[in-house]
Amino acid sequence: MSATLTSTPADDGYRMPAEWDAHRGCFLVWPERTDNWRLGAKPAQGAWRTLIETIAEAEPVTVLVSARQYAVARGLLPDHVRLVETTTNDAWVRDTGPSFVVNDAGDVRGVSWSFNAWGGLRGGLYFPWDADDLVGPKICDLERVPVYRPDLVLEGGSIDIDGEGTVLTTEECLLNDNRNPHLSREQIEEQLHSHLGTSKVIWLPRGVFLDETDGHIDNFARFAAPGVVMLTWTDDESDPQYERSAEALTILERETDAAGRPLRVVKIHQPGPLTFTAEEAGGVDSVPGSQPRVAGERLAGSYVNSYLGNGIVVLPVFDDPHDAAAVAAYQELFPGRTVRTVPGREILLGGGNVHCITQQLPAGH
Ligand code: KQY
Repeated sequence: MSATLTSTPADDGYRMPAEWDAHRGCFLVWPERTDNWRLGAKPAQGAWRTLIETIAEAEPVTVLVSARQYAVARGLLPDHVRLVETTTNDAWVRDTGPSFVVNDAGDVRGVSWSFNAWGGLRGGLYFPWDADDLVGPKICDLERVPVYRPDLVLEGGSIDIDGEGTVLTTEECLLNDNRNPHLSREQIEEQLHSHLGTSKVIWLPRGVFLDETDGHIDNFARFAAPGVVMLTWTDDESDPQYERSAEALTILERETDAAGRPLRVVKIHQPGPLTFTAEEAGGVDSVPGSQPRVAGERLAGSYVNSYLGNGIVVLPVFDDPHDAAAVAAYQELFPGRTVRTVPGREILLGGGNVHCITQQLPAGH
């Protein structure tokens, strides 16, 4: 078993690298719960397969999969994708997996936050979540890296890092009283800095409208490079997203990062607005305690919910008129990478997208 560390990464000389740094691999969890993924999770599994095949062209991929689904996943996924039988509650490894940190010698360690399914018994999205709370330590065991287990409820999708001292997040999520009600903003900042090796937090008030994670930053605003932030946008002032994006833009335009640089903000127009069809909502099993899905309900669609792999960037597309502009923006933002697209709608129906279902392992030494 990996050693559980009682110090902090910052004390030990570790920091979280940016996602655009080199990776040793990528983790995903195979989707199967039928109260979140419609039609017995078959359409979602097709979307996972496409994404996994795309990422596996760039870096080694490991998929955690239940005993019940092992043979199914093995039959669908390429042989060079490693499968590891693991018990989980759902498939959101960005949030349940460890945030990896590195030191100057290239040693890698994991930070496994506490997980309460995005709000526990006060607005959380499912119960129980105990298996998901163990995904972080299990991945660290698998990789034989020591693990920190801070007493902080936090999901990986609620923070974004420039690798140079800055962390971007939302008040809607990190200050929500269904995460760490006993901690002040300053105490949460201290925890972030000591576990991520950062020195400045940029707080945005809210994330994407009706995002069931309570406004995860990875669906809303993310660093594309030091000093460059991509922001989910809409030009439609009557859309409830407009106020959220406009208030974030005002803050980002007057902020500087940890290195004192002003930020360049690149607006990426949201798809849609997208909503559940009756067929999609009706395909999800209705189970007490899980999220009801209703025809016409707004989906938290966004193009910034993407994955930066070795030499590639993978973004979701939605067969939407805004797809082309999003791809063009990514080509301008990531000139050294191949821009790849995957169908994002099935993942979005479950409540997130490409970034939420992936977790990178940094290359280290
Ligand atoms: O987007 C995410 N990071 C997680 C979404 C969870 C949705 C559960 N239905």
